[in-house]
Amino acid sequence: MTAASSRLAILLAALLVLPAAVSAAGACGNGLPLRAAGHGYTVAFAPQPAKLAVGQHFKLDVAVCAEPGRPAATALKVDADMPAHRHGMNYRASLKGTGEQRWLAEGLMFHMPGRWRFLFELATPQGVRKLSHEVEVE
Ligand SMILES: [Cu+2]
Repeated sequence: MTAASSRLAILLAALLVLPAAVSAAGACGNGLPLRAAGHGYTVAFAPQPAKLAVGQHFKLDVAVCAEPGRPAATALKVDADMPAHRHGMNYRASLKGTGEQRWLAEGLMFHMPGRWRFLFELATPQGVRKLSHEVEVE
């Protein structure tokens, strides 16, 4: 292989690898502002409406991204609790698939002010993976 052709091979390899790496990290969910990450997965999500308010039902637009080499999640559960108070929500979220690795969770409500924790349970071919993200709700 000549130097020029090996440089070309490296460049092509970089072009092939880059989009997967970007979609797993920064571009996951394409603009969804909140993140829960770990175990090789990123959950990007956005509440609807965007501002969380005590005592108001909201939805979550959720995208799940796997790092390169990890299998795609096959199912998602969304829940929330208040770790300091050891209780969950008074409502159970329902989920519907809205696209490739994309879900809409409906019927969530934070019934009191304080620190809440979003809980995401990903079913993957390698087992269940749990991710969380905490928010302060006033
Ligand atoms: Cu509480």
